[in-house]
Amino acid sequence: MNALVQDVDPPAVTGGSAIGTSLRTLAEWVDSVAALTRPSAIHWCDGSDAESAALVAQMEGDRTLLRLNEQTNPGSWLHRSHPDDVARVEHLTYVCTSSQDDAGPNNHWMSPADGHARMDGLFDGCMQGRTMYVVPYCMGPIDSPLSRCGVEITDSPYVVANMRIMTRMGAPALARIEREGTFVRGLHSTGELDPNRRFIMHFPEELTIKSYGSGYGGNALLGKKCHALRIASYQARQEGWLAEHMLILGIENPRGETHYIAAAFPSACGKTNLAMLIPPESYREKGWKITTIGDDICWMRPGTDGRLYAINPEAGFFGVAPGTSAKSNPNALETIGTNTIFTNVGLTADGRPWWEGLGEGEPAIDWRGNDYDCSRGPAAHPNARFTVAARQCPSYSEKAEDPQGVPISAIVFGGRRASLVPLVFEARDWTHGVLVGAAMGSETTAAATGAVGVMRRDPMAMKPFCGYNFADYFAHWLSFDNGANKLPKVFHVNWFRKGDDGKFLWPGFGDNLRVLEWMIKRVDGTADAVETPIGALPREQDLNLDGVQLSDEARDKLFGFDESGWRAEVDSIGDYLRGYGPRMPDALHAEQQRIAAMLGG
Ligand code: GTP
Ligand code: SPV
Ligand code: MN
Repeated sequence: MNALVQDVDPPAVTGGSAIGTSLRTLAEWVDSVAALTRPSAIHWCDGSDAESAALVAQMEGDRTLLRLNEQTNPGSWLHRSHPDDVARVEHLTYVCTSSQDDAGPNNHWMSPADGHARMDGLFDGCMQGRTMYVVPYCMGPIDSPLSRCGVEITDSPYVVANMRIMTRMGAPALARIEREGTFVRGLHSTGELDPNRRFIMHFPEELTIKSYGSGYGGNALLGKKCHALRIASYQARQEGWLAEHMLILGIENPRGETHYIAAAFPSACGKTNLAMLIPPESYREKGWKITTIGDDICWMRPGTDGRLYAINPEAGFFGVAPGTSAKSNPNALETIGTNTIFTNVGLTADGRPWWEGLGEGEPAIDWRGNDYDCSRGPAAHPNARFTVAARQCPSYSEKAEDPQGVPISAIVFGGRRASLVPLVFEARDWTHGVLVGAAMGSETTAAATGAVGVMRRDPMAMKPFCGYNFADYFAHWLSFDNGANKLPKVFHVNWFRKGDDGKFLWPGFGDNLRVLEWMIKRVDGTADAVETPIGALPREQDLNLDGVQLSDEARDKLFGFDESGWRAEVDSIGDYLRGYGPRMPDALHAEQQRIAAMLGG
């Protein structure tokens, strides 16, 4: 078929409902996108096994997916992306609000008119000769009042396959959308995969996303960061809830009581690992247990009892492969044993997936598909990922499917801080907790393109994901302290403190439970701490450190409080807050000044 014929022929329509939708706004939008992008076929995704099998067969045929060793990795695939398309692109990610101030200094901004013009120029005719997939999805349990739906239109079968794992995708989502009449519109094309023709744009006032030129997770699976964080955070502010970059876990003590904890760490800073934590032997013997609700995104709102109730809007994990081993995260390793899509990992000679830190096997082929040669860099890309259904995780909790969500007892903020920041401290109250979140700093990782290991402020791990002005976001957080709500306690952790030899001082992973135990005992009022200007710190004897070997340097740095170092840090936090101008809430300035005064600054 030549392009001219395609331009005049209406595209063939296939899929579960074949005729599309009874919802006029959705049908009109799909028609208008087809008129712009000019696909040769339109497929409405129903999410069925048959549909998935056909898509996978097609992708195996054109080598979008390579079959892994069927004995060791049943139902699993390798996808190699374009080597220039391996991570989120923060410099090409925009929030297009009518007023630039509403997007804030934390976002790149374009006017909605300019944003649409730029994107529609890229989308013009971009699906010629290709199939356009219409992907209805629900973020959160299909029957939860906290869940929200969207429709992603994409020309990438790889995106469809990933969305089927990461969201509740297909017929039930379409039925909910038709009932509710509202949905987030996401338009995506992989385009030419040219980094110079790549943009991820958000129009929160129109609940619309347009993404062009990348097939990578956070840029292309629009239900995830684009909808569930950027658009949802904007909606959440208007509607009185929170959309956060947080894991959610359940921690059960030997008395059988379960507390739920939500924790915000920046990208590739330990959410998946903490969410799937396996307790140290001595804890397991006593009956401690961790269950997983979510590993990346948390939506929460006050319930009728004033507590915050949280759901995981996702149905799968899009996790970092490197560093995942039987030692560091056995639950993850078991989860990805079958039915997993691996992206940009290496291969062993017998066709098994391989990455740095796996701790077994040898790489034969690198992530680009070349023979492995250690002088040419790692076998797996540092941001290689796995996509897998959450239900396959041994620690996955049925509570993750509860439409009411789970009540949160503690909120934890944390980052990668080689120096200064101790292992754990507790905020005095909610306002102090919001400042602790707002002041978060972390070293950058391979999850986004650009330099790795550079310290930057990443408030509440939302720097790349907040769909509006951070000053308004902090004010929204502060507004939850209204006298009626029973808010969680707020903590800060740092698993990444380094010694003079450059090595991590804290064993991390399973041993992080020792810190979680202290937190829930603080919630229950049964653990001690010492008050300092930065918050309450445990002394060594306040944590269970039985069986943990720590050097004198480690004890000093993990549990100590460096007053002069913090004086400089708190000054720098003051500068950061002032950078937002008059929209920054006075309460945060006042809190920062209170701490500075306590430090004698
Ligand atoms: P995103 O999916 O990008 O949002 O990341 P995430 O926060 O889920 O990060 P993840 O748990 O995948 O961890 C990223 C890296 O940090 C992996 O290489 C882990 O091995 C490492 N890591 C996680 N927890 C710890 C810890 O307690 N200590 C140390 N030293 N490293 C850790
Ligand atoms: C992150 O970068 O925080 C991720 C991966 O969780 S992505 O979905 O690509 O954003
Ligand atoms: Mn993330």
